[in-house]
Amino acid sequence: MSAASDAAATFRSLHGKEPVGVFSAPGRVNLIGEHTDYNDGFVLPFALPHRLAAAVAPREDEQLTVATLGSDGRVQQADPVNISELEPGQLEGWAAYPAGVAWVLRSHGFERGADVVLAGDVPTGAGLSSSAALECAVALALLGAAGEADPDERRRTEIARLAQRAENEFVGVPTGVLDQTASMRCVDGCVLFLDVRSGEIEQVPFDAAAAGLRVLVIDTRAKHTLAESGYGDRRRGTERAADLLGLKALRDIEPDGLDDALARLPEDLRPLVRHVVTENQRVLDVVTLLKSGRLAEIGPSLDASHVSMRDDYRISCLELDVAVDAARAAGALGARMTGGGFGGSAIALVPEADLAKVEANVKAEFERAGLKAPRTFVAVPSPGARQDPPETWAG
Ligand code: GAF
Repeated sequence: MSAASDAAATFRSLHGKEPVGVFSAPGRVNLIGEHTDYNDGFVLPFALPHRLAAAVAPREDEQLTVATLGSDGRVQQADPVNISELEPGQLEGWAAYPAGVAWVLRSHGFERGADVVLAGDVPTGAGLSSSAALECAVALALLGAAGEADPDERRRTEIARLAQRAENEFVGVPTGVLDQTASMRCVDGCVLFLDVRSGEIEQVPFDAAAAGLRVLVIDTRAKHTLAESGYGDRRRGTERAADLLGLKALRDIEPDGLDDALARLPEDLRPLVRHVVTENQRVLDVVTLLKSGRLAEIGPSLDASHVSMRDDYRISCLELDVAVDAARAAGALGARMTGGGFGGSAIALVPEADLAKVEANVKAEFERAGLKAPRTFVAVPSPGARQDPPETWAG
C-alpha cells in the first residue's frame, strides 16, 4: 500500500465518502550544506522515497479536521479547529503543523474548511524532514480543495515559503527553508542545488548506483526535535556574528576573508562562523564534482562536513559519531550527519560491494556502545510533492 492509498482508505472509513484529491510530499536527506540555509547560503538535498499523503475534501464551513494514520494502524484525530479563529501558539504537538498551514493560507485568502486525513512512511523524529513533508502535503491539499491544482515551479517555491512560515510563526520553530524547498522542488534522480539568497535552483543529476555506489541512511533513533534542541541557539549565534561584522548574512564572507572575519569576532562565535563559511564552500565543491561526473570523489567533503559539525558547530552526538565512524571504518567513502543534528540520521556513501559490511559494522558498533539498534536503508533521489493520480488511490 502506498501513502496515497492508505490516506484515501482511512479518509473513506472516517468520512464515509471519497476524498476529492490526494496530495503527497516526501521527506529528504541533505547530501551536504547544513545550517547554511538561514545564513543565506547553499544546500544540496534530495527527496526520499518516503512520503506523507493528505487525502482531502472541502467543507461548507470554516472547520479544519485532521486525522492521521499511525504506523501502528491506529487513527488519531486532532480536535477540529475553526480556521478563522486560529492563533499562533494555540496548539501543541503534531496538530499544530496542519493548523499552522491553514493559518498561513488564511492570510492569502484561503479560508474554506476541509477534512484532511494523513498517512505515510516518513520516519518521525529522525531528522528526515517529516514536519516539512506534512506541511507541504497539507498545503497542497488545502489549495487543491480550494481549486488550485498543479502549481508551477514559481508557485511551488512560494508554497515552500508559506510552509516555512507556518513552522516559524505558528508552531514556533525557527527553521530555515531547506526542508520545505526540498519537499516542494526536488525531482526524481537529482539533488537540488539551492542558493537560498537568490532562490535560484539547479537540478543536478545524482545516480550513485551508476557509479557502483549507494547512499546509506542511518537513522540513529536518537530522537531529534528542533524545538527543544540547540537549533535556535546556533541560529541566533550566526545572526549575531553577521550583525557584529556589519553583514546581511554569513553568506557574505568568502573563504579567503574568513580569517579576517574570525579575528573581528568574540571567541565563542568563531567556530560557528567557520562552519558556515567552510560548509558553503563544500557544497560548491560537491556540485562541481557531481557536474563533472566525479560522484565517487565527494567522500572527503562529506567527512569534512561532519567534522565541522561535530567540532565547530557542535550539533553532533554520540550516536551520530558512532554511525559515521563505523560506516567509514567498514569502507564508506564518506559519511556525515544530515539535517538539524542533536540526534536524527547520518548518511554514508558506500561502494555497493561494501554495503552489507558497512550496515553490519554500524549495527555492531551501536551494540558495543550500548545504544539502541539503528535503522538503515538505501536512499535514491525521488519525486517531490505532487497530486497523486486517482488510479493510485481510488477505491
Ligand atoms: C533543519 C531545519 F529545518 C533546516 O531549515 C536546516 O536549517 C537544517 O536543519 C540544517 O541544515 O532540518
